[in-house]
Amino acid sequence: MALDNESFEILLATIQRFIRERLVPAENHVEDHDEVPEEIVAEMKELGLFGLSIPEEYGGIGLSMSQEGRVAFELGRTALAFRSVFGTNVGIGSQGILMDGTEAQKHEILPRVASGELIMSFALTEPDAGSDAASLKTRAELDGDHYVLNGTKRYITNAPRAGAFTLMARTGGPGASGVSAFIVPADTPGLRLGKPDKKMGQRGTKTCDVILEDVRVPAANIIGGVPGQGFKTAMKVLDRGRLHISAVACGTAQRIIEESVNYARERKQFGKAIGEFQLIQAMLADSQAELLAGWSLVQDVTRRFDLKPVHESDPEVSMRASCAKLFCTEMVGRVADRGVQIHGGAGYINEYKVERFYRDVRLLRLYEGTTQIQQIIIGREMLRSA
Ligand code: COS
Repeated sequence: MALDNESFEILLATIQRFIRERLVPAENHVEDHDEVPEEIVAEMKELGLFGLSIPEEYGGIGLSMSQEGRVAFELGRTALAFRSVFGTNVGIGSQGILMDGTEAQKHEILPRVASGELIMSFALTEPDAGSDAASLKTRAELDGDHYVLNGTKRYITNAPRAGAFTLMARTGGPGASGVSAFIVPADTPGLRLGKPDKKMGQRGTKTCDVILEDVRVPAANIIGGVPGQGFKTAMKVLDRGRLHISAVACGTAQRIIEESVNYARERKQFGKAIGEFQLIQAMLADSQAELLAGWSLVQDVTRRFDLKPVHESDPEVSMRASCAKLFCTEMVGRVADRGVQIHGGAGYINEYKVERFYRDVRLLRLYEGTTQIQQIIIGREMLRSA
């Protein structure tokens, strides 16, 4: 699956202009009001951003992973809250259905996801199951042709906006093989949301708990119709998501470098622009070299990802996706730290953009698998395949 090159380049140019002319000027609004303006959300729908990764036969734009990576890079160049509005529709919220869903599920759900009419959110994490996702406790008990769900999901991105969840619950015994992935409409009786989480950064993004008390969901809502496959679905979704996040990290690094270069050219100390000092140049150079290394890695792994069928998992590609997530999210952390350092005291002040990006990118090393989880996936695969 891919968009033809010519159409893709036109789309990319349109998205770049949208970011430059609409999103960057709205960054202060998002920071001050902790929300993305509704008119911008409407424009995102018109541009097709909610359906970037959904095939054309289901109403989306049908980008390949390498094309999606290039779009994600651009989206990383502005406040990350903008991407988050449609990020779960493009990625973790919808891809499980695309990879493992039945044809009926795909036809029913994906066109509404692609148009932005339906916001999908991904509910895996729980109060006692974060990195150890296979230990999740949310129960799904069979009762006739329905399952009854009880449990709590935590830090669920876009839950306050969601019309439905891809939600992992335990239909069987302990461990990964007892987990199933359900499509759970947000308006099902017994499902309620916790209070909004107050976060370190990424103002304008919405996360909260999802609490399930005797939530009845048709058995037909199990993704793919077969219980016990949900953990694998979640892992495949995360492999893809990790590549998307890696590309976002590179885009944000690019923006921080631009902000830092501009500041270094304007700010004068000791009688000249600070950019003329080699100690400042050294910080810029390290950031530039690390960004180019990370972005080359992302482009390589997304290309490899595109060579396999969308629903299949290849341990070698998963390992490389984890390498990209590990390297790029740690890289942007260092770039953001140097960005603040180059700005001096101004880098600690909220009106300068690097202060916000410094806080925003901290999350990238945590969600969709911490750096330490990526290390485990990489190390295990190295030993397994040797
Ligand atoms: N694709 C497909 N299947 C996968 C897979 C992948 N990338 N990774 C694992 N699996 C399969 C395994 O092959 C195994 O199947 P079999 O039992 O048939 O052999 C099953 O899933 C269980 O895998 P494993 O034994 O590796 O599970 P673990 O409990 O050891 O957990 C980690 C593996 C730690 C990698 C996993 O729990 C993880 O990624 N944790 C982080 C969760 C996360 O990212 N959370 C973020 C929340 S969403 S923002």
